[in-house]
Amino acid sequence: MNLCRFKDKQNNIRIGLATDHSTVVDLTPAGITQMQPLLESEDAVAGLNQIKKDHLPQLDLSSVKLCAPVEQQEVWAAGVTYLRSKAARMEESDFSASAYDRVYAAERPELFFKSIAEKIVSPGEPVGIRRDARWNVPEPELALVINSRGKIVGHTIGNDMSSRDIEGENLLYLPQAKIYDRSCALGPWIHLGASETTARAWKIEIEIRRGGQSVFAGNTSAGQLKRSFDQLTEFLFRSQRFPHGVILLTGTGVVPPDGFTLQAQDIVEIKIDGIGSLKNPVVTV
Ligand code: DO4
Ligand code: MG
Repeated sequence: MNLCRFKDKQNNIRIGLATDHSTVVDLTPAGITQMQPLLESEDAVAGLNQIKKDHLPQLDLSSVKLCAPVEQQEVWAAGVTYLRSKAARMEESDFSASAYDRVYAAERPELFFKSIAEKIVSPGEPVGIRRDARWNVPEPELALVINSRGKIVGHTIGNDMSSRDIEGENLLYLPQAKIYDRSCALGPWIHLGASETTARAWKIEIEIRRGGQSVFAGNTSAGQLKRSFDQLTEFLFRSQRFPHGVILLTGTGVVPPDGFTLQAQDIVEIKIDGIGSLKNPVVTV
């Protein structure tokens, strides 16, 4: 079941269910004007199943403007959770290479703040590359949607845009490599109710197109993620409250080759089985 936010013709945000990948049922007339109460409820899927949908407006998915599926949640990210990510960071950095090796093996994961909700980029909107960076990449990541009680209630797709030259120069520059305008996209919706076992079988794919041609494509499986979702969530909630819930990107397992950098006007598309596709053009910010 896919819970989405979309804009109506008057630019008001509405909540919907993308019942298949071509129709959206508008839940707003059923009194659902926010996702949060559903995400906080004991069983969002059961609650949504009880709503009679016959009389609710059905819209063509292609006719609605989807918005990032985030309301007031903070967005955080885990890092170095896949072997591929560890290897890439060790290659890009000089004196801090051992930090990546250590964190991959350590019990405590790397967790970092990524964005406030209002800065998250929606499907179809541009993601950014920094104008002071020369080596920029997208990071295709499975994102966990976690409620205020620390329960994982859904999954979405995240793009953790990153500047590898800034990150590689010095670990202390990580916030500048990771947190800037348009550096995080989420969408197209929240897939509710999948178990960790189901989600770990999903393939994560990325393709970057430039001038109509594919310039990079790669994939991994969420099953390659070294840590359990519960372990990541448990560390995130240590000595920390998320009154509105939180979204946690779980790290990347696909890194383009070292000679590759994004350019303005590239198109980045990330697909995850069981969720859908998140597509964004690139701009310089
Ligand atoms: O430590 C740097 C960031 C790692 C990251 O974002 C990832 O592995 O996805
Ligand atoms: Mg990442």
